[in-house]
Amino acid sequence: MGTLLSFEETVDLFRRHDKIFVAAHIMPDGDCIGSALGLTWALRKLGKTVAVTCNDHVSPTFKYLQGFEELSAKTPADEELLVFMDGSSADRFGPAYDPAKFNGRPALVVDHHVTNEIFAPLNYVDKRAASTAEIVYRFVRAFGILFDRTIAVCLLTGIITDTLGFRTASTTVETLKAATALMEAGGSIPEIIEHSFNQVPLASLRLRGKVFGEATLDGVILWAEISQKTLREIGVNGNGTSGIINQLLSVETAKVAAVLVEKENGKIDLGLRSRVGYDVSAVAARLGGGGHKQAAGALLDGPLPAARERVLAEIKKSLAQ
Ligand SMILES: [Mn+2]
Repeated sequence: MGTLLSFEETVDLFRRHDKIFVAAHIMPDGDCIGSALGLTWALRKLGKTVAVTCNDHVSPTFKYLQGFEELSAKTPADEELLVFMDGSSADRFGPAYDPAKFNGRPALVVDHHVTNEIFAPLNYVDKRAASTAEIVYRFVRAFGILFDRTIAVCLLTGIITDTLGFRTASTTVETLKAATALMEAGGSIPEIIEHSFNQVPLASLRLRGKVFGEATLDGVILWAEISQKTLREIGVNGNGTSGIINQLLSVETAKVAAVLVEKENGKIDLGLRSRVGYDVSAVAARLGGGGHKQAAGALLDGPLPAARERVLAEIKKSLAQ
């Protein structure tokens, strides 16, 4: 277990180092990409040299973010401070997170997941923040620099995607205040919503049709699964499946939604969502994953039917408590 830093200590850590490595997590979402790039641009404004990376494929959805083309797979080189964004466990960063190569350099995780394991040597974790981007927004304010449009669009993307457009239970007055300031700095909520939620390929719509048609309501659990066969037939890669789970939970009698997606390597990518009053983070943690009370996930062994049985049993056990 690592050290928890205060806000001031974390800001000071950034100030004290000139060459900084910033990593987004694998299976990247708008929050890790937006907060990693937003932090990168803010640090550069402070005169720092920053290398930014994601050790996984980044969806072209995020092409509109300044610095998108810099997000190639990298491991730390001669940087003096290593920063890891929005990940609750070490395996979320691929080869970028390797304690054997820290060589005494400070390594900091910035995160907001309730299941964060405080695994890094240094950690700034605010579990009440609706997104990691909201935390970075506070860092940038403390740096005393002005928000420009580049930083604003990156951070607003993180805030909007993690709150599903200010609709999750994690959204607070602080979230809206940050969003307001970022909009004043040139970010546009409608433009980012258009990029993030309203630009899906037709194949993704076809996939939704099939998944929703086959979704099964088991008590208060609405679950669905997506096989490799289905993905191939419809012509969607793994990226076309995000968003499906949130729509499942819009069904009035559903309290918990689960989507199981079979990956090319046979592993099962589990997504969980729940209404307020039902906590899926513990379910995900027991299955080896993590996340938030209302949104969590895990990577399971296949095949699909066995994974589904495990997941439903864990959810039912948790509902019975
Ligand atoms: Mn996040």
